[in-house]
Amino acid sequence: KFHPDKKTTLVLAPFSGGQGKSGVEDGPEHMLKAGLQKELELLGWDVAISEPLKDLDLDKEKKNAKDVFGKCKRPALVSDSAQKIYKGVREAIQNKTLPLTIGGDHSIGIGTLAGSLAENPETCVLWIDAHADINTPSTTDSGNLHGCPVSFVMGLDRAAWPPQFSWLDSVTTLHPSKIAYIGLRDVDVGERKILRDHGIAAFSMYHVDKYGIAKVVEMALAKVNPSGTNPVHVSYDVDAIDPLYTPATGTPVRGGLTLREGLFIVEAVAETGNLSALDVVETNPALALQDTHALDTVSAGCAIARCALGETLL
Ligand code: NNH
Ligand code: MN
Ligand code: MN
Ligand code: MN
Repeated sequence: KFHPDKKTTLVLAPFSGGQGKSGVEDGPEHMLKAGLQKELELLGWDVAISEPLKDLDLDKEKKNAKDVFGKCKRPALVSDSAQKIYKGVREAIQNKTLPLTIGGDHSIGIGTLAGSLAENPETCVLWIDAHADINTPSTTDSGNLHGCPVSFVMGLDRAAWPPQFSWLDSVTTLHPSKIAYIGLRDVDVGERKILRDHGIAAFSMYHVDKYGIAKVVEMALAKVNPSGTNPVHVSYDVDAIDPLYTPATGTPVRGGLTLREGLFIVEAVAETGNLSALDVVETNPALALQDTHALDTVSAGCAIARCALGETLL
């Protein structure tokens, strides 16, 4: 429905400033080397490439010790990069293409969701993750901004924001009724309260076991997109899937989705025809203890992208 002419833009987001481990910035390069562009072309998609962070000297910027605000680490770097990605995603949508953003850590979700919301305020979100990523600058323990993107896009705790994020004020905020989580199993205490206080639809692994993945996706979509007519942005952290399948990621949590459950989610969204944007984030090949760990994680990331773009809808 939303992309009948099958055009996508791969928005490359080689970024690691939202957390402390290096290597996650190499995710995009590994997915491209694994043949992602060709795979999508074989599915009939016209693929453009966008590199909004091309001029960023990440190694240099990460060393700037002054870039801290309260507990938040590297707010200037994260904000600046997110804004660049925001512009890249907006441009991809303006070009009538589906933005497929490859991370990089999940702080880039600030940019991708803001880009979707700026172009279409009706956008709703499925956040697929072991974590809720809804800490605010007040609730975060780690100070890592990849644990905070959802709260920024919702405009929560605005008074506590590092000043660099003020560009977000011009963008439509995400209403709490327009996001649903799937795969949660490691949610911080402060995040639990935020989820509860705002009545946010949160399907944890318990719900996946209880209802089965098909029913969970159906309930999640019914909650965020009751009319079935709005664009759906899927922000997919590969750590939602069990580390048996995606071990090369910064914060693996056991007891996750099987690879098939993980792919089913995007297949079901693809089937609705409402997919408007996809992020695939947190692949960190440097954390692999053996070659198969990196290969498995990268290939799962590519499979998420292919399935979201219709590979298995024969
Ligand atoms: N909740 C923790 C934090 O805020 C961990 C976040 N890590 C993630 N999120 N990988 O998806 O730091
Ligand atoms: Mn590197
Ligand atoms: Mn995440
Ligand atoms: Mn996560």
